[in-house]
Amino acid sequence: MDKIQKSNRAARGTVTCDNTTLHLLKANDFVATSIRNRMAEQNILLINITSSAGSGKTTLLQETVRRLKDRVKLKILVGDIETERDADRLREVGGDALQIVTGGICHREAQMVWQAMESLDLAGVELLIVENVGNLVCPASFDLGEDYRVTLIATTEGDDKPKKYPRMFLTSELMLISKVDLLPYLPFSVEAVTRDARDINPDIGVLELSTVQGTGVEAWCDWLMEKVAAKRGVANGARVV
Ligand SMILES: Nc1nc2c(ncn2[C@@H]2O[C@H](COP(=O)(O)OP(=O)(O)O)[C@@H](O)[C@H]2O)c(=O)[nH]1
Ligand SMILES: [Mg+2]
Repeated sequence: MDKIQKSNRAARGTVTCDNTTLHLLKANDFVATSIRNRMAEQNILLINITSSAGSGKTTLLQETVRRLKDRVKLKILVGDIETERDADRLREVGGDALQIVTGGICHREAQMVWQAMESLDLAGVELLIVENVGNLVCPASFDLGEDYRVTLIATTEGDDKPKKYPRMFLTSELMLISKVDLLPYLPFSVEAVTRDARDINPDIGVLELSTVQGTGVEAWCDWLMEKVAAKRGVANGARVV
């Protein structure tokens, strides 16, 4: 959380932005702080899931809903430029999902999350997951007030993405290497992508995932539940180290 704010600030310092862009990012950070405060008051863990389009975010979230819906009260905010399709897919498996159609905007902004929160009943919710619009560029700059950012990189995308889109990996807590079932058919090196991501962010966690085969899905759910438990601990006055 602090890391995202710091790195966003640092990155803004090195990028040539016009004043409009700077004002936009400043306004976004202001709303993101309000979201973070509200999530802290209500003890809700907020996760922001990012990736290129088609890396497997919704498929993973469908499986997450199937496995966790009886263990934790969770809601999902899905963002796409058009259509309600991802929210429908999540509802089909029993998920409580709200679609935000961004109408041409290539990322989610904190203001969109804030507005969506107004129409969500968050009573008792412990986990709110945002599926961001699919791309590794714009969503990297917009803090949504999340506790953790998680980025998927699919084996079908090529293993050169961390160095090309460093800010996304710098600001992520966890990198999920998705579609590892396709590794035998693709020139993709798990070792190389992990090394490049850790060059940028030495603290980034790495998990190999195949949602279709079930590889890594349990570990992903365990990661989520650990973070939920830590947030519950904070709510109950425990000190998290
Ligand atoms: N081979 C393989 N395909 C997957 C996996 N996860 C998702 N897909 C496929 O990848 C495509 C895009 O998935 P989707 O979840 O819609 O990606 P999103 O755009 O990131 O939400 C779909 O055709 C999925 O069936 C996986 O683990 N392995
Ligand atoms: Mg999707």
